[in-house]
Amino acid sequence: RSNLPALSPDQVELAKMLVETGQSRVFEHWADPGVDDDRKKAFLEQVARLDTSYPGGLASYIKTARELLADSKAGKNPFDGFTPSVPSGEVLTFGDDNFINFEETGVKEARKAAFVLVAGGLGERLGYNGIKVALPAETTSGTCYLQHYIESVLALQEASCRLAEDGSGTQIPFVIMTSDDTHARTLHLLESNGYFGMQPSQVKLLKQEKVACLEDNDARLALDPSDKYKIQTKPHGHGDVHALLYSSGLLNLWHDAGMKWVLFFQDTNGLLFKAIPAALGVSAIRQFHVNSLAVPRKAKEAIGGIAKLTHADGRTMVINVEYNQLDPLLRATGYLNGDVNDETGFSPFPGNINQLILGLGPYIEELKKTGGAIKEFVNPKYKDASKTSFKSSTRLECMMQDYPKTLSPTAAVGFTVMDTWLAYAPVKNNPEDAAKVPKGNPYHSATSGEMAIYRANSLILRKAGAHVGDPVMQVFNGQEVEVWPRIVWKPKWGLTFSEVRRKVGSSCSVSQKSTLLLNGRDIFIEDLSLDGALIINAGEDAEVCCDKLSQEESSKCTGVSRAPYLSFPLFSSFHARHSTLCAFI
Ligand code: UGB
Repeated sequence: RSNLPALSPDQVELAKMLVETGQSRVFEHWADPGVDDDRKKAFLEQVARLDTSYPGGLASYIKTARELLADSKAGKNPFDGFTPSVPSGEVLTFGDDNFINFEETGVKEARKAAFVLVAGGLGERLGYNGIKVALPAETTSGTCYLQHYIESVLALQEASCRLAEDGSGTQIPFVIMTSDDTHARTLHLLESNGYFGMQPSQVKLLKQEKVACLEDNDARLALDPSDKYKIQTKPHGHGDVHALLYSSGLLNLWHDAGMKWVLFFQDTNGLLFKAIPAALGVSAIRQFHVNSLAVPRKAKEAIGGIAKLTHADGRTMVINVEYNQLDPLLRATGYLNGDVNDETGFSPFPGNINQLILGLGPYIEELKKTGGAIKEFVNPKYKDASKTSFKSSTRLECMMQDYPKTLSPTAAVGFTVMDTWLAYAPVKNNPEDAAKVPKGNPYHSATSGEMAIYRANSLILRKAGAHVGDPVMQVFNGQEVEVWPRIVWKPKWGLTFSEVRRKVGSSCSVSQKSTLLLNGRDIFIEDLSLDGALIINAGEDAEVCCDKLSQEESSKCTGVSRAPYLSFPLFSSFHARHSTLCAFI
C-alpha cells in the first residue's frame, strides 16, 4: 500500500480486489513511493477499464478463468454427457419456387431488421496490416467489403420500403463492432467515403475491449513484457458483440421502433448478401429465434458443424460444434466412424458459416438474464504434457455463435442451408498458406474469394436464362481456381433472383473471357452478346435498356428528359470483341 500514489476510493477498491483475487504479484516490482506515480495511476486506470468492460467485472473474469483452466488441465470434454444428432432446419435450392418465396418474404422483413458486422479482428492469418473491410471484394469494380455491405443494406432498405403496405420509409440500422486494432481505420474509411451513401446517423460503431492475459493455471494476470505497469491484453473474440449491443441500449431502441430481427455477419464474405433475403424469409416464416446460415459440409472440413446436443439429463441445444471437437464427440457417443459423409457425399451436420439471424424480442429477453455474457473457453498452449506452464500467456475467449448455449430448450433454434457457391467465400488465408491447402479443399484466400463472386454471378445469370461461357482453370498465387467471366453488379441491380430474372432476357450471352459490370439499378439486358468488356454506369434516375429496339422506338426514347430513359440501338447488333465499351449515363 505504501507504494501507491494518492488514489480515489474506486481505485483503492480495485487495488484491494486485485490483492484478494491473488494478484499481488502485479504490485511486487513497483518503484518506491513518489516514483513512477503517473505510470501507477495509468495502471489502475487500465484495471478500471478491464473491470467495467467485462460483464461481472475483473474478479468474475479471474474466477471463470481459474475454473476453465482447471477443466483444461484435467482434459475435461466440454460436451461431456451430450449426444449429438442432426437438427432440423431448412435446406434451400437456389432459384426454385420455395427459394423465391423465402426471398420475397425476406425482402419484406428487411425493413424490420438491424445489421451487425463484427469487424474487430485484424486477420493475422491473411498477413495484411490494414483492416479487412477495406480490401476490395473483387478487382473488377474495386469495391471494398464495407462499401459492398453498406450498399447491400441500402438496396434491401429501398426494396423493402417499396413493398411496405403502409408506404412508410425506414432506415435500417447498421452497427460495426470494432476493436482498438480496427476502430480508427474503420471510422476513417467511412468518413473519407461519405459513409458509402448511408446516413452517418444510421451507422454505429461499438468498440470491444481486449481482456487481460493470464500467465498460469492460477489465472495470474500477465504483465506486458515491455511495460511492467501494464497488463498484457488480447482480443476476447467476436462473442463480445452481444454484451456490447446490450449495454449500448440499441436493442431496446430498435424494439421500440418496431424492429424484429438482428443479423450478424463477418468481415470478408462477398457472397453473403445473396443468401440474406431468403435466410431472413426462413426466420420469418418458421419463426426461428435463432437461425444460423450454413452450407453443406464435407466430413472433417475445417468449419464447425451445427448439431443438436441432447444431455443424459434431458437438456437439449442446437449449437455449433467446432470441427476439431465434432469427430471425437461422435466417436465417444456411438458413431463408430466419427465424422463421415453420408449418401449425399456430405456430412449430415451442416457447416456453420457464422452468419446469425436472431429474433429481437427473444434476444432482448435472454440478454436481460445474461447481460450478453457468452460461455467462454480457454485454449492455453502448454509447455509440456504436465500442463503446468504455458508457452505464452493465454486469455478467455468467446464466440458469437455460442449465444444459444444459455437458451431454454423450448427456444426455436434452427438453421438454413444454402449452396456454398451462393453463400460462403471468406477471405482468411494468405497466398502462401492457401497454396498449401490440400487439393479440393477451399482456399479461403483473396484469390478464391474474388473468383467465387464471378462464379456466383455467372451461375445466377445462367439460372436466369442467359448463356454464360464455361470457366477455365487457372493458377494464381499457387492456387488453382475456376475463372468465370468477370460479371459484377451493384446490389441495387440484382438483390434477389427474381430481380435479376426480371432484368435479363434469355437470349443474352457472355463469353468466358468477358467482363460485365452493371453499375446502376434500372439496367435491362435483353439481347446482349458479349465477348469483350462492357461497363454500364447508370445514374439514379436513368433507365438503360440494351435490347433490339427498332430505330423508331429508340428515337422516341432517346433524349426524353422528363424521365430519363436511354436506349442503345447499338446493342441490337452489339458484339464487343476484345474491346471495351463504357456507357456513362
Ligand atoms: N472478430 C471480432 O470482431 N473480434 C474478435 O475479437 C475476433 C474476431 P475470424 P474465426 O468463417 O468459417 C469464425 O478470425 O474466429 C471478427 C467462427 O468462429 O475470421 O477463426 C473478425 O473481424 C467459425 O466457427 O474467424 O472463425 C471477423 O469478422 C467459422 O464459422 C469474425 O469475427 C469461421 O469464422 C471472424 O473472425 C468461418
